[in-house]
Amino acid sequence: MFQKVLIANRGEIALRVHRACKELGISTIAVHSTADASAMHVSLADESVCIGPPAAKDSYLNMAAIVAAAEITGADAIHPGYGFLSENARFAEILAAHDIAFIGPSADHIRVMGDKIAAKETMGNAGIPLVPGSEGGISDTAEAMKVARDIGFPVLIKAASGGGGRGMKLAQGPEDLEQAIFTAQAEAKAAFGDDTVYLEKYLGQPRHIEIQIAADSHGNVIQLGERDCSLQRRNQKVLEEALSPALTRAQREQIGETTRAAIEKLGYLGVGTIEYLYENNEFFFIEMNTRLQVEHPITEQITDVDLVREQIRIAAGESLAYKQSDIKFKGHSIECRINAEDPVTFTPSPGKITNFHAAGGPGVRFDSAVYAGYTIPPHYDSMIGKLIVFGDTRELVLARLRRALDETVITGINTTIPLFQRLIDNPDFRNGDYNIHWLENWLAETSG
Ligand code: MV4
Repeated sequence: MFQKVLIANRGEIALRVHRACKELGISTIAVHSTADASAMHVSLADESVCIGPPAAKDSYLNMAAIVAAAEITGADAIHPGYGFLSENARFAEILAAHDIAFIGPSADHIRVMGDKIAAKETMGNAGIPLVPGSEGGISDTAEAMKVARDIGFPVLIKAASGGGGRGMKLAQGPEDLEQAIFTAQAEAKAAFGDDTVYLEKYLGQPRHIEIQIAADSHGNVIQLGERDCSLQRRNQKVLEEALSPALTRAQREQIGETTRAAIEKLGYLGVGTIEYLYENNEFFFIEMNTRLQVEHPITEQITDVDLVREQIRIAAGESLAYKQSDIKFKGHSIECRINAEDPVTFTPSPGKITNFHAAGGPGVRFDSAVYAGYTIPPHYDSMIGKLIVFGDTRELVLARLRRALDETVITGINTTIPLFQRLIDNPDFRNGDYNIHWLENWLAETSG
């Protein structure tokens, strides 16, 4: 097992990784920007290194500074958290060259899944169901038109280097196709320096359902069920739940085993998430995330598996502590992402937290790195905490969520807590009757 792990991140995920390290007897090194000198992840770690000025590109994305910090402190491994360098194949390669373990998958798997066309081809070959569309990139309009007519309009044009919803263009009918391809190519070139685009059938009302997997270096692969992440705004998840209220046990077992078998075939290492769109009782792969995700705690709550602990153990060459038959889903869990934002306009609200009290009690977990007197810097993501609630039934979880939201105190800044207090009374939400467009429609209807 590693003796020293450098945590190349900030905020609640840096704390989450620190906690897993401590429980494994590992000593931790925090890195921080000058803006984060008084951040909780720095005070909690055994050692800390300042790696640069506030801008992420000069600090948390500064590979040379982070590798130097690892060398100086004698770290055996680096945990990248999520975001920042967590899906950077070059970073994984640089660490390998410095004999520092990357707590994550191989650089090759990161690279394949970063190219959305290669990801589809790889996953299709491994037996995962794909969204119907072009085989590979599309270069000429005539060829694209043939594919589009074959699968039927509407179709989406997506950037191969995109992902997370950036650089998609919709063509409702044949008359839109040429323009959609042209615009998508231009935007992809400007955003990613790569104008490769591909075509997919457009699914109108899907849910976003993702499956958590973990794979060790001894050929063992487990799947830990799904998370329903359909409640989102502008490609940012707002609330996630596990398991999905939309699936039957048989559907869950089937997509779970299909996913597990495919990951085994790939020879993947580490934790990962396979994202599907789910519509009319069918699953369609869209992307694979090769990192630990923000919403991993809801899976932890319903499976009793510590995903970060397993992730570190896997990177250290140990075997998964669980076989598939050990994984039993128990109860329900919901996570609310609490952002330092206006709950109606979503304008960021950095500044000083004057009073703070985390909710607690039965079935409540609050993952955060803020405290009373802490000043949220304006340079980073606005997510300041995750309220994670669990219980035997979804109904109990909704009741707990309401009382936990009412119990939470965060003063001095705006937060999205009132949004969740409003959402929890909505009958569609209470019934689990929603898709990827539902939240934005509800916000548009109710914010005027
Ligand atoms: C789609 C789609 C409909 N049809 N692909 C957006 C994020 C990116 N990861 C994939 N996205 C979508 N791909 C087909 N063929 C609709 C979306 C989409 C979406 C997906 C998941 C969660 C939220 C979303 C919001 C808008 C659009």
